Amino acid sequence: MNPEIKQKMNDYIKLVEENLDKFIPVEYPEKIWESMRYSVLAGGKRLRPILVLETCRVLSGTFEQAIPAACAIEMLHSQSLIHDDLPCMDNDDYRRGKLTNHKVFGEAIAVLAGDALLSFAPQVILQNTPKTVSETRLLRVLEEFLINAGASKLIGGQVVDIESEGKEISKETLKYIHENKTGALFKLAMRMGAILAGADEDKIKAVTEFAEKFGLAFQIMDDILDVTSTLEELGKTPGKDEEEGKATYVRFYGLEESKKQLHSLCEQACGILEKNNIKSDILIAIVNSIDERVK
Ligand code: GRG
Repeated sequence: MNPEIKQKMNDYIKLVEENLDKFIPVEYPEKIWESMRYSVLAGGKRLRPILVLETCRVLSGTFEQAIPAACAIEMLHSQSLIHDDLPCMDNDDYRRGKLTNHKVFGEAIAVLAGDALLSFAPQVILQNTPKTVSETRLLRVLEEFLINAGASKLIGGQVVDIESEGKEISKETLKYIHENKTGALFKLAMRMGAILAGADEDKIKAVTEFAEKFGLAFQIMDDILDVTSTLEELGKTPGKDEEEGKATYVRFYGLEESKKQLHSLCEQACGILEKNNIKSDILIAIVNSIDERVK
């Protein structure tokens, strides 16, 4: 990534982290807020909030309009990671290079921290989005947020993923898992950014298509890195997909074909931006970075 874009990404990360810190208080009962803060402020690439902010900016919105939604999606993402790491799900000890939430706060608080983040995140959008965003747009953002967090999207993807462990599954099932477990949040991020900016339906459709390609490419990258990386590089335990018989692209298509598909999806994603005259060096750099990471 060139230094200028790297700097822009770091500026975005700083903006997101300052606001996450501001939005999540520590108040009575302190244990739950501390547990929520532990996972949300644990680092991470902050990709989903960057996508909200950059999509809003490139479609003529402001950061002020997008910050609450950007922070809310990171809270939702963190919730899914806290719960996914629990012993009853993926049973992980490390996340983002730190001990997982339940290892530090215990299982009961970790479950509750995830629950609390899930209901706190839409409150953050509702209470902090500025009045320059009409109530109609705000309601649409909230509706999309709640749908994507729920049983037909994020949770649906997780359920089918769990049910598929150790089984032979079809390509359609693999697609369903990836589209919902991973893709839903990337799509949500970009659609919220576009809606908050007041973009027209054509542009909302374009960023949706971009996010679909990108989301799938991102999950293929995650599947590939699980077999090719170390704990230090990943910040979480590698090799778990194989160990648990997870439905992954690598298992289905093999390493080389997975890399090819990832590359093709990245090219398609960049093509969608060009065709729709969406000029964002940040979006292109993010796409290229996942393509580069598996080379
Ligand atoms: C609803 C419990 C529940 C789970 C939903 C998110 C999820 C499904 C499971 C978490 C594990 C997993 C492999 C999810 C796929 C998406 C993914 C690769 C998440 C990691 O995202 P990154 O790499 O993480 O952006 P950072 O830490 O950088 O934010």
